[in-house]
Amino acid sequence: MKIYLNGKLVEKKDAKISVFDHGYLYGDGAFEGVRTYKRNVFKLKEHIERLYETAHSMMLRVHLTQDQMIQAIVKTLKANKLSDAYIRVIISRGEGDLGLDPRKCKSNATVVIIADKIALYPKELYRNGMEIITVPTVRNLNEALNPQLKSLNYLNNILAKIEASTSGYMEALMLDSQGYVAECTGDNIFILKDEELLTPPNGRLCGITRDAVIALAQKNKIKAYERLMTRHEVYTADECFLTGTAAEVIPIVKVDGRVIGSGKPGKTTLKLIKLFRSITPKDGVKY
Ligand code: PXG
Repeated sequence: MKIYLNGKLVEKKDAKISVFDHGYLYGDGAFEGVRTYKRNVFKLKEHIERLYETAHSMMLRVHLTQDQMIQAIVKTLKANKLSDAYIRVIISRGEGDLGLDPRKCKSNATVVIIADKIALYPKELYRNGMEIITVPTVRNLNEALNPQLKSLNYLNNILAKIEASTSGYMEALMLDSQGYVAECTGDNIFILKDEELLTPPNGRLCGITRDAVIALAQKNKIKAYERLMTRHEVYTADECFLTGTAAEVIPIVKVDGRVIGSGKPGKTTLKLIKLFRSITPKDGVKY
């Protein structure tokens, strides 16, 4: 496996960074997860734009332009001869001293690109649906660490994931500090009620898969709205599913022990999965 590290493609065993990198010391950095389908990097421009927005917001200077970053990703994919892959792009603050101050990081940001495979959940869950649980850890406050920042600081989500897995579930439903539904640890949530799709506007990352699903729904005359959502609405929904680059679109059939709809993946969910699969090899940057 070849890893892109600061402009060079190196073997996995040689892909090493300094223990003084502030990405390692403090989680000071940004990342993106991107997928490719049949030599098409799905929504690559959108992912790169989001990555650079996170970097801009945290005053992390990236020495590559967005176009150069796209070229670096394509180069990494070609070097690894992958046609269907999961890509992780990581930009960390770089090497500094043992203090928080990012101005002490004199080197350029560290840029790493890994192209590999990922299967977040077992295949049968896409057919039969998954069961999730609400966890006590609430999603970061907008005012403390805005969920739009796709930073290397994922402890909020990891703590939620631990709470779910120690209870025997693969994914956690996270609420915001007001008790409204926010998102899962690495996925956005949708419900369908009376033929209308709903997804939260609060406490969540504005997912690229989420936006793609909303666009597909609207194109196919399914109404889709963003509005505050309670757990009661999730429990009493007709259908439920999660979206994310790693997860893609996965049906949810039980939440906190409550059966959702018929207890099987819903008709609209299955339709949206089919539509989503039809665009993934097309919509993006080919290589
Ligand atoms: N919410 C959060 C908190 C995420 O991290 C999504 C939603 C979905 O966004 P996209 O743009 O991918 O549709 C994400 C992104 C993992 C993993 O291993 C998942 C993400 C990132 C990194 C790792 O589960 N999801």
